[in-house]
Amino acid sequence: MPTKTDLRDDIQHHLKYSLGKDAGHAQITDWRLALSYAIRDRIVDPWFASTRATYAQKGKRVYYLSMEFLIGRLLEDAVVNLGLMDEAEAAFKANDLSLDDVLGDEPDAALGNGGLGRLAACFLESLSTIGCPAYGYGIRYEHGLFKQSFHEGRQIESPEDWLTQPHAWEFERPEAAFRIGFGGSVEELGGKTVWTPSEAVIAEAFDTPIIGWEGRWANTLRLWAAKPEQVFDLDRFNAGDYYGAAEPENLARTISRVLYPDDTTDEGKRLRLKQEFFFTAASLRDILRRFESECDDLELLPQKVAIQLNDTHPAIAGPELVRLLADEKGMPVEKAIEIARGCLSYTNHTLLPEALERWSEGLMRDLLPRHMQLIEEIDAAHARENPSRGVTMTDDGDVLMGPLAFAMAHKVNGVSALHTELMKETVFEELHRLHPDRIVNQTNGVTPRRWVLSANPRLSALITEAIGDGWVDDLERLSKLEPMADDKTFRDAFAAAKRANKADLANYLGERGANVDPDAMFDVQIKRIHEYKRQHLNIIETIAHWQEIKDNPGAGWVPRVKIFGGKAAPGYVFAKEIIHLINAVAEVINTDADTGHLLKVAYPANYNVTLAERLIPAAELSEQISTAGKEASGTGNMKFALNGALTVGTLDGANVEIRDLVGADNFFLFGMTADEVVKRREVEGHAQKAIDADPRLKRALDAIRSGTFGPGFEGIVDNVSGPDYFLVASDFTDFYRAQREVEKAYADQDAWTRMAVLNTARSGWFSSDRTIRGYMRDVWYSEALAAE
Ligand code: GL7
Repeated sequence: MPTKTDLRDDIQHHLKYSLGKDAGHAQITDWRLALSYAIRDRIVDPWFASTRATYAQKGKRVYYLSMEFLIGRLLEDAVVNLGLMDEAEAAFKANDLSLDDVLGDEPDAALGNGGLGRLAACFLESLSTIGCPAYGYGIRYEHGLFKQSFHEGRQIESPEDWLTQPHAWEFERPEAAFRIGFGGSVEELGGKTVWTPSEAVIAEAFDTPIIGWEGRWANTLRLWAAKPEQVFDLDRFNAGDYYGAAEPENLARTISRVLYPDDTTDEGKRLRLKQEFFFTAASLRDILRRFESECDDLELLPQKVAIQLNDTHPAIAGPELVRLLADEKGMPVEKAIEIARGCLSYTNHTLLPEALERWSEGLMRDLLPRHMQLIEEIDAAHARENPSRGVTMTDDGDVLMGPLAFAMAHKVNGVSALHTELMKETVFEELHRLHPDRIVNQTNGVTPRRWVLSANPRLSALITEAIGDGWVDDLERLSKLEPMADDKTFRDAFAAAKRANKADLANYLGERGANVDPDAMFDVQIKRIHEYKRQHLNIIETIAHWQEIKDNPGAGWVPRVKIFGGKAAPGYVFAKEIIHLINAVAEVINTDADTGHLLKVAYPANYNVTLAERLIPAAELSEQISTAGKEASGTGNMKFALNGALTVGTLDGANVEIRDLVGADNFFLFGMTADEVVKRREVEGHAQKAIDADPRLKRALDAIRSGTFGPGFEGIVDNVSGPDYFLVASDFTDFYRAQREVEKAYADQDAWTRMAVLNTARSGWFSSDRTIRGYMRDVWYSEALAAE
């Protein structure tokens, strides 16, 4: 068994025999790959054992279909979950290398945009930790989310290239390949409906094992790469048409080339629909193949197969599964719909209207002619069974993927309590009335292995010392820390861990040109840049605060570092203006000799999972300031609370549940509720009224308009003082007040630490293990197994 061998020997072995290097010439990447292979060897046995156990116990399998898996780095996760951190550290010390440098060499697998993709990654890890037999299915994008840099304060995008180095974790499976067709025609032939596509690509599988805590179980992340049916057109090549000869390959590969860099808007692109069908169809084929290798009664499919649709991106799974069952396996369509529904369930992740996918019927018919017919049949069958007004799967010439996913799912879930209620009242009001038991809530969670144990070793050591290490896979045990909030020695140790994390971050920022004082309050807003997330509210408040400090620098202000991180979708002009404004404000404030020791703004570029792992452990204040009703859940908010940051936030998404659990006294609430937001929008001139009532807001906006931070920001000021759909102006005054409350609280450091300890102690419920158990119980009806 490889697990018995010495890790150091195995690293040397792989360095020599897998990488062909001797220690004297090895670069850091060689060492990192050697470690990765040595660790991967240790995952293979538990991985096989898990697969064997699933077959032997005839367990139900969960299939998580997601366009995005924002997994970040994998090596550290695996080392931590196998309990090999100390051994790995020692192995590298012997070669005068630091494990941190080796781990830090791994590129982020950025196969996702934001929270939705990161949630999928946390779920994979929890599924393995729990021992729930599961597969993640997605796309092996050649280029993940773009890299961000700043030029004169503006976002510059460049392609991400995580696959330029060998990817040590995956196993290519050329034998696991399916032909995926597009276009063409549908005919009735001998009583059978036959779809003959006009073009096709091959979906080829790449498997990555995902190991759970303590290596007890490992599941598979299977990502599909698109390959041409015919690699090369030799005739065209021989005729001298070299570019033309490579065309089939280029066309096919385009499908898995790039991740759409937009996390909320429907791209409306033919290629996007192709990507969605490509990975969904390949996954369903694979699922059916596996099922049929064990069972020949397709009616039993719902007992063995649970397919979770992560948002509507894989919603074409409904019609495609019906097509496979009906056209290819000969089941009557109505029966096929029933069986498919028994397998499928759908998670809604947003209520933003622009993010609810719709595809023109023309495009759908052109690309997937049989599916368009089946969508009409599903729609008609639903209407027959549920006579009502208004529920259709098409509208104004478009196919509506939300209602389609709803109709084809036996359960539909929202991702926080508030979001689930709003779903029932808004987007799915009529469908909910027809199917009152279908919508359930599963509040999001995050994996404590990555977001506490590996990201924050100082805090983890302290927790383990205080309550033992059982919290790592039973996070609600953190509640045992609660009494320690009143223990001065524990508080001091907690504060010291935070202070050391802040010093690390200050060094990191300093190396990138931002000098910050580690004794200042670290106030962090990291997430995609979006109007509804209101980074502009945060920066406008920063300006107002700066102006107040400048008026009276000696008034005993609490020093603060405002830290921002996040990318804007390349086509989202307003979000890019917000980025530019933050950087422009930073430039002015950071060089102001009157206030420099009291207020700094830092915006490290290229926010990603790895940067989040650095920022969150050092944060003291977590900014969760979206317009109420707009953030479905948020998951960053949970990571901060677990790591002992206090939240300043609105009653939105999971903030509501965080506040309920940590206690209103340990949370800085501000702003309108979701109901008040709706009413406020009806007040004529709401923004101008708010500005007239608050001279601080007016002064901050005037400073932006008059060019204090340079030209070009009129768009933001005009928006905030005009339509202001996201109610920045109307929430400003209360936000400003809450920020002063924050400072008052921070001035008493010991009392602040007490609140921070309570945030950690009371946030154990936000483990993704709890979320996954909820899905297993309420949605998948599946059970955990133990590996042999
Ligand atoms: C999101 C939500 O915006 C976010 O609030 C939620 O935490 C996340 C995971 O459920 O899903 N929905 C969405 O489309 N994206 C999200 O991050 C991109």
